[in-house]
Amino acid sequence: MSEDCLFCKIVNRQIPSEFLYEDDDCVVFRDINPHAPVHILIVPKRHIRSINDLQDGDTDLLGRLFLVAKQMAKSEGVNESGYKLLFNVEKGGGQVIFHIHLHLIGGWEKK
Ligand code: DGP
Repeated sequence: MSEDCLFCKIVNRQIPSEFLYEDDDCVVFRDINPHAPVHILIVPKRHIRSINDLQDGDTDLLGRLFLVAKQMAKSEGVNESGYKLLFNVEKGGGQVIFHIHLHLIGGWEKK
């Protein structure tokens, strides 16, 4: 846990937030500023600043985040219509919360 990390506080329930999913490794909650009808964040419980800080030993954790994303896409009803998965990396990549999180974005109307 990092003392001044907002997502660590959410993970540790110091800031109340509704979790759509939780397991030993990660939690999932809705983005406060959604960019699409479905915009959720898959967040590891362990504090890792950004993709740049991943280690070889984090392979399983990263795989887990993607499998949870797949599961959430189904439960949010966007698995068949399609969706985006995105990591913003550091300031230049648009990251504003420096605790790794995978964005799942979708639910646009099909044309
Ligand atoms: P990024 O730019 O990749 O660091 O995305 C951070 C996202 O986190 C951004 O889309 C808004 C969201 N966010 C920021 N603060 C909160 C919060 O307190 N609660 C929730 N649910 N989402 C937050």
